[in-house]
This record gives sequence, structure tokens and C-alpha cells, in this order.
Amino acid sequence: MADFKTVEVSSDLLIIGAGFSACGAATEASYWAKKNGLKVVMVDKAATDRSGAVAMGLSAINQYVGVKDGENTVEDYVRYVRQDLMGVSREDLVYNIARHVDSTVHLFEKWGLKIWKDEAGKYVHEGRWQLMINGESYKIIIAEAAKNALADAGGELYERVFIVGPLMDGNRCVGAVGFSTRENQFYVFKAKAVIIGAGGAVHVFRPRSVGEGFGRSWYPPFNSGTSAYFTLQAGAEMTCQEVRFIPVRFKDGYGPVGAWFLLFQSRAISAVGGDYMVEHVDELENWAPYGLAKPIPANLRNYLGMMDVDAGLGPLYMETDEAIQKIANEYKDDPKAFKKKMKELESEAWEDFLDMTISQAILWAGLNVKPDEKHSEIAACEPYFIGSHSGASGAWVSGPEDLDTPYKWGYTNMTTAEGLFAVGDASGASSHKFSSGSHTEGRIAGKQAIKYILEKGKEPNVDMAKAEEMKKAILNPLDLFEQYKDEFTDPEVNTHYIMPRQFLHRLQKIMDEYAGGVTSAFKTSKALLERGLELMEYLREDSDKQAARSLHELTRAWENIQRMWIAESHIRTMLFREETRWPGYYFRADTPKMDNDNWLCFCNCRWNPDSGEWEMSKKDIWTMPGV
Ligand code: SFD
Ligand code: AMP
Repeated sequence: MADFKTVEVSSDLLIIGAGFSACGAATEASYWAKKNGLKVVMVDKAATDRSGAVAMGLSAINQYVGVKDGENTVEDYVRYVRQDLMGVSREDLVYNIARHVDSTVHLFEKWGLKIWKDEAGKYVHEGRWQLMINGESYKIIIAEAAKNALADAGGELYERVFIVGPLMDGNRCVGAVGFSTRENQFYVFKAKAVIIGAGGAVHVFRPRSVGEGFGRSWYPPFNSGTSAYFTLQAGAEMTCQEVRFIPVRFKDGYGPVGAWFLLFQSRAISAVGGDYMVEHVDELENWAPYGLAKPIPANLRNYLGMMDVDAGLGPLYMETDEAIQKIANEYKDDPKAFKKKMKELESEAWEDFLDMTISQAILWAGLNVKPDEKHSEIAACEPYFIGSHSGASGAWVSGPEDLDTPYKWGYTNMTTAEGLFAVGDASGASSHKFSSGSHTEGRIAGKQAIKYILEKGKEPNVDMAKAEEMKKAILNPLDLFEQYKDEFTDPEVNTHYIMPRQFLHRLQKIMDEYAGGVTSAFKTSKALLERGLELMEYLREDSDKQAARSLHELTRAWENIQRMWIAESHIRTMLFREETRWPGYYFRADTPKMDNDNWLCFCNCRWNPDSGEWEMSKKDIWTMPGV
């Protein structure tokens, strides 16, 4: 076996990930841990300052309810999420986050985040729920608060440690194992409670950007499905694994469109100039009641655009020039004011990208795009798993104590595995949390996990023989390479192993062609899904044949395995749900209609660690009384 030192780290609470939700958890848990003499440890595969979805920054805070200004109520937000997710949301979780999210945003501002204000000192809204920010350093600000809180409570932060999977004592999660991405060290983290906040998953499906563009995607390429793998391996129940997210973005640079649609009130059109939201309005009746209410759900907005693409009317364009001209025209009688407004709009347009998707600005510059002169191409991206945005995949977690719901078996945000909490993209059916809501959910779970430790926490009973077994399996790709590398002249072509990149391409091909990826125009069917599952079996058989030359490739190999698991749960859940509910995310051609009588429910899945079998189930939707 490769020579790796085993490092043991003990704590009361282990937080996995140091993204938005985990930073929220660390900030809040540290406060309560300090009061109670408990130790918190946070661990991330990258560096907290620039890790996860917000690494490059963001240009807006997408969840702010604005209760203090009387702008909206928490119940309004519950209605909004119900509508956007075609009726399928855990309203208790959405409500719980929404009632606390404003205080999180106020903390962000206190910590130094610049939120745009108008002349009257009020926040500038991008849309009803969204606030404009100067967000290039958003992640650094939130990371600083988490690191300070941890340090103040005597906690520890481990960076560049890749977490592979959970340590279990029966149904109780007692820690995690992983390895350093920089040194030959294997880590065994022991804890009385664990919070998983390691984000969603990308590159499960074949991306649009391949070849020299490989690695470009809307979602951060380093979130590989660790959260879902972790909770699945722990035997926890999952929900909405079929609800992937497909954002429409500026093509190839993946720049955001929210500011264009909401702030600049722009239209999107087909190549022949039609506004697909107007031309296909009749189609929305097929998706009533959701298709007929406002705002039209994100998947339906996608779908109407896809109808044009399917009809050969692509490319689609964002009418940036028209939108800018329309706003500036209000000043047309005053040439000086007009010029000033145009300059201001132009710089806002560029800042939107420079705050969060710098490569889109570079691409625009490279293609000589002037947004005020010419429209710009948009397209639907490949599918991603991001339960905190407009997707919904993640673990099935216990609801808040004070609401009378059928979803309570423990502490808020605890999964069905004892002592294991899930937050952000890791927790399901509570979409539209975004950055602020994910941090809020982290705070909620951080406080609850400390409560759990104080009331029910036990010394973690970690079987070190089992941990050693896991070490051997985790380092296997390095051993395999060493053992067989000299048998062939090309180290990447070998009958004994495959390289992580080759394995990834195989996974992506299966998902793309059978599970409704880009080249299948996001369509699938029972027959395709069943064939996809068959091929996944072969892929799984080969998953322990991956070889790695370095720590870098070892990371890639384990990211692949995590992706393979989220992929399988996705296929199985799409197969289970015999209807089409979210056209624009995926379309089941053999069950093309929404079927509220049978499928207005959650579809849950669980991998049973004892039998190795998958269990599928339906769960009722609880609707908030009076909302
Ligand atoms: O509008 C391991 N999001 C936006 N939210 C907003 O509020 N405003 C916006 O402007 C947003 N835009 C946006 C957004 C997301 C993305 C991808 C883009 C644009 C391109 C949503 C938020 O970013 C999102 O909701 C939160 O970030 C979710 O938080 P969380 O904690 O669930 O995920 P994370 O922040 O990505 O952090 C994950 C962390 O886990 C680490 N990690 N650590 C150890 N071991 C492993 N094996 C690990 N695997 C992953 C990561 O390094 C990371 O630190 S808009 O354009 O849509
Ligand atoms: P996006 O950049 O698409 O992620 O959008 C940012 C925010 O604006 C999210 O909350 C979206 O749901 C919302 N949004 C984007 N476009 C629209 C639209 N056309 N109508 C309503 N909401 C939108």
C-alpha cells in the first residue's frame, strides 16, 4: 500500500466543506461551542477564501425577504418556492430558512459586504427577492467571519483535505475519512456529530465545453457530489434526486442572466426574432396551475426557449442592446444625462460578470461584444445537482421543532442517519436558498448540532480496523498504477486499469445519452433509463480499476466515484417518477404529462448499506396551512 501517514483528529462537531452553508454552520456552532466547552473542526478540499460556488464572487444576493421593510412576508417566499418547483417543496424547511435569512444578510453587511443602496439608503433590488452587491470578495468576507469564529472558540480548520466518505457506528455517523491533496496523509476525523455541506455536483453529465474547453461549466468544477455520496453511504434517505437544475446562461462563458432579465428587464429571442415567452404562451396551460401563475417557473422558462431550439430556430439571444437602449432612452432629451446613463449601464453590465464569472467578460472582450450595440447568445447549460438553487436534490432532513409537520424525527436538518446533518446543496427539497439561505441553513444546523451533542452526544465509537480498510481502498488507485505501469509503453493505456479522465468520459457519455443530457435535448424515457442503469452496472464494476499517478489524480478518481453514485440515484429516481413535472430540466418522452393525481409527491430513495439494495418511496407533501 502507498506510504501514507494516518492522522487522527478528534472533535465534538465536524463540519465538512467550507462553502457558504458550512461557513454559516461554523460561525454559529462556534458561538454555542465556546459557551459549552466543545470543539468544532471544519475541513475543506480547497482553501476557504476561494472555495465552492462563490469562489469567483457573486453579483447578487438571491434570497432576501425584506420583512423589516414590509416588502414581503415569509409566507410569500414559501408560495414563491412552491410555485417555482411545480408544487414540490418542503415548505417547513423553506419557511424556516426564509424567516431567518434577513438577519444573515444584515450580518453580511456588518462584516463588510457592499450591498447597493439607492439615494434614499434602501437596498437596490435586482428583482423581488434579489439584492445587488459588489460581490467580487463575497466569499472572502464570509470565510473571514467563519475562521474568526472558529479560532475564537478554539476550533480548527483543515484545508486541502478531500473527504471521501463517512465513518459509521451502526446508523450513527461518527466522523469521516479523507486524504490530503498536498501530502501523503490519510485523515480520520472522529466526532459526536457531523454536518455535511460539501456542495452539489457538476460534470456528471457530458458538458457542452469539451476538448480544450473542458473544465468550463456554470457550476464550480470541483464540487463533485461529495455531499450526496456521503449521505447515501451513511444510509440516509435522499429526496428529489431527479430534480437537477439547468440554468440558461450566456453561451460558453456561463455568465448570469438574472440581472438582465430582472434589473434590465431584457427579453430573450430566437434567431428569427420571436420572443419565446410570448410566442409559446399557450404551452403554459399544459402545466397549470404553475404555468399560469407568476413568476413562471424557471424550468418552464427554459422549456419555452427549448421549443424554439427544437424547431431549429436557434441560436437564442439576450436582447442586451434593446434593454440598455430602452432604459437610457428615458434620458433622450438630455444628451449629457443620456451619455452618463449609457456609461453607467455599460459598466453595470460588465460588473455583473466581473463580480462572479470573470471568464464571461473575457469571452465578450475576445468576441468584440458591445452589449449596448449587439445582442448576445444564450443557451441552456448541461444539468447540475444544486439543491440550493432552482434544483432540489439532497438529503431528506428533519423539519423545525415548532411546525406541525409530518417530517420530524430529530433535530432540525438532521438526516435519517443519527448525528448527521445536511445543509445547503446537501439538503433536499428546500430550493431557492442561494448563498444567503445556504448560510442561514448552516447557522440553523450548526446550533442544532451543538444542541444534539449536549443532549444526546456520545463519544464516537470509531472502528480503526474499518478505517484502515477504508484507507487501503481509498489509496488503491495509487497502488494499481505502481503495480502495472511498466507493462505497457503508454502509462495511460493499460489492460489492468483505466485513468480517471477515461472513467469520467464514460460516465458522462452514459448520462448524456441515456439520462437526458445536452445531446439528447434533455429527453429520456423508461427504456433509455433502464439501459442507462445496465451500463452503470458495468461502470460500477470498473470503478475500483481507476489508477492514479499522483494525489491530484487520486482526488479525480474519488470525485468520479462520488459522481457515479449521484448519477445512479438520479437515474433511479427519474425512472421511479412516471410523469414529466419539470420540462426544461428533463422530459420523459414516454410519460410526457404532469400527473398531479399520482405524482404530486416527493420521490425519495435510499441505498441500504446492509443489503446493498436501493429503496424507493413516495412521501406526501405538507402544505403550510393558510399559505
Ligand atoms: O444568480 C469539499 N448561487 C447564487 N446565489 C446567490 O445568492 N446569488 C447569486 O448571484 C448566485 N448565482 C450563482 C450561484 C451558484 C453558482 C454555482 C453560480 C452562480 C455560478 C448559489 C450559491 O452560490 C449556492 O447556493 C451556495 O454557494 C451553496 O452553498 P453550499 O455550501 O451548499 O455549496 P458551496 O458554497 O459550493 O460549498 C461547497 C464546499 O464544499 C467543499 N467540498 N470539501 C471537502 N471534501 C470534499 N470532498 C469536498 N467537495 C466539496 C468545496 O470546496 C466548497 O468549499 S446566480 O448566477 O445563479
Ligand atoms: P439567475 O441569474 O438565472 O440564476 O437568476 C438569479 C435570480 O433571478 C434567481 O432567483 C432566479 O430565479 C431569478 N430569475 C432569473 N430570471 C428570471 C425571470 N425571467 N423571471 C423571474 N425570475 C428570474
